[in-house]
Amino acid sequence: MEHTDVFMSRVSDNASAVMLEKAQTDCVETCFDRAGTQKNQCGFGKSGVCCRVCHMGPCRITPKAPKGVCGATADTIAARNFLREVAGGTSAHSDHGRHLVLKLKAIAEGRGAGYAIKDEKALRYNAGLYGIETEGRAANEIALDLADLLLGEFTSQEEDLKTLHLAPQKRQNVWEAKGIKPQGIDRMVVEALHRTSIGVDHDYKNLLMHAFRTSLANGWGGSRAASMVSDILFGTPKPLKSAANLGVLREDTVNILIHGHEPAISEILAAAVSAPDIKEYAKEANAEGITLAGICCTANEVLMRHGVPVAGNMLQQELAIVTGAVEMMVIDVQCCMPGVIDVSQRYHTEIISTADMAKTVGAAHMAVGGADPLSAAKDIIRRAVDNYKNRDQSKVHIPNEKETLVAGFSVDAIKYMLGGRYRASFRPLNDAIIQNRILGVAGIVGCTSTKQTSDYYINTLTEELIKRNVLVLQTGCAAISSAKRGRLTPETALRIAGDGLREVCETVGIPPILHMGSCVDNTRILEAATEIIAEGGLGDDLGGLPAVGVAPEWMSEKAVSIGCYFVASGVDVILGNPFYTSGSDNVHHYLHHEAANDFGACFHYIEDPLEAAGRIVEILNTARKKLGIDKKAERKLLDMKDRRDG
Ligand code: SF4
Ligand code: MSK
Repeated sequence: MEHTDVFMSRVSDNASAVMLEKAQTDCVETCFDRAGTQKNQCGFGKSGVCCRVCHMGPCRITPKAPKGVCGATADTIAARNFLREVAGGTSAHSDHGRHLVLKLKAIAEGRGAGYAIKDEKALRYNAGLYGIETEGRAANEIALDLADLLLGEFTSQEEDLKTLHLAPQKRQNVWEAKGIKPQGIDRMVVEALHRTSIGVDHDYKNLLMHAFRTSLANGWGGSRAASMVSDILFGTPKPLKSAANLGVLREDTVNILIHGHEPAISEILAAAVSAPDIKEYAKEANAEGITLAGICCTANEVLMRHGVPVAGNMLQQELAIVTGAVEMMVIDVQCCMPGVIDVSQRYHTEIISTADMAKTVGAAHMAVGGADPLSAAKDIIRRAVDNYKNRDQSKVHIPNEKETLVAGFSVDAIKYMLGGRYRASFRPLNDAIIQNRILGVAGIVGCTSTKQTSDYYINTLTEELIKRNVLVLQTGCAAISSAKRGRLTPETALRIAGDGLREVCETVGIPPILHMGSCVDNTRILEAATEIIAEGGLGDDLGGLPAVGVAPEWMSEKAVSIGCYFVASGVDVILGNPFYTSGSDNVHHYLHHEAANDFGACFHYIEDPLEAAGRIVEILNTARKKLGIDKKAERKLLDMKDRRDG
């Protein structure tokens, strides 16, 4: 039998390696095995020059066949494929946002069915951002106005998105000048599909401009609405402690995994699991309680607000089942592999799908909607408890690995940490950047992929950057990679951080790596950047900030859309995996070079994390120089304790 070391070439953490070895022993196939059977991937697909938008094709571009049947070139085809990816990613995140906005509207109209507004302060604050009158009005009235306004962001036909005005004015001017201010999110996606159908838009730059426009409808539209309304409905995250990795599962409890993206279902499950009748039900089944743990971004949602532990990220979804100790995996939307069904059938695990738009053959479907979602959630949990007796102890092996973490850094929470209750502000962070104690900020986000050793790039880069005094903001599966590595423990991370960053973090009381939420919450990073601009001293545009975005192990269309809205917002983006555009020199060149002329930022594909760290430092230093803050100023750091004490 292969030794665990062999598996360490696929994953970075011991728990995953041990589970891969167990999967092999148990004759269970996982995504890592299937990645092997899919090794010879289509070169046309990978270079972006396969077109199947009409049935005269599929057409594939080669030196001998440089045009499709209709005459489309590699440029047209690669740009069309790229735009379709952006449209797919925008749809996923924005539809997530739409579901939440519809829930807000239902609550406001008294149709909340078990859901309520949990954070009225966030409601009033966000409504105020859109000029909605809040003074002397009831929460439901405000919520209805906000919900209607946000629904208008999806349906607006001619008016630009209202959310765009939350960006610095100078950036809005760039979008105006380039003609990429998006109208309604739905319109942008429909137009993307129209433009990319046969015989419509053939100009690669025009297609790419619509890709950036569509991505802005995501980052400054649908995703922003999703984070905003999640906070209103379920509470704005605050720092809290929890744990990550497969060791959070327990041998003596019923183990339920929640997996996917949308928080509405997991929030109710999190509430149901601690209900006295459910606890009693578990006791009657001879279990020492119920362990609820998360996978992927559903994990991040309930971690950020309730401290629910994280079992793992994207590539651990099957490995969690391989422990043999999972009674149930509850899935909703996005990143839930159909492969979990086959794995579950080798053990006793039940897979329950909960979203009507996301069913999987082999999963039982139990929607958590209707008039009484709490009862529906309890039914699901009771079913998991009933399954506890079917656990085969001879198949159970839960790895010991679990690491403590601190998460919950919403923009509000960061502001409070920085400035205290009465003077919550980004001033101390701006000062630290200006004084060169902090070199700059890197948002390290996105998925993990079977194309790389899982978590390796993310963790290597993160550690290298904090060593070099770069404050790291994380979301999505990348944050879970750091958590599993024990790097979301402030103490551990501070031991690694460079002197300047450590000094600031210790004085202010923040860790050098801030977990800001799920992948839809990447907008929180832009929101933080906007706050930094508004605070003053670091220019007047997102484009000028010493800040970068990094998607080290990205794999989903959502990441393509996120990358585009970061670049269009003026933030350079480092990719650890390449786009499928190499078959068109023009498209590739535009995205990786020329975009900088239009937006002040572009994409950089860098395969090696240490090389990426070097390039990031260069980008940050260039920005610092332009801002005139490249020399170390000897100013005393403000006493943050005094600020916090007010
Ligand atoms: Fe081929 Fe043109 Fe049809 Fe694409 S649109 S499949 S390039 S004929
Ligand atoms: S879950 S989109 S693998 S971050 Fe958001 Fe993780 Fe990427 Fe899915």
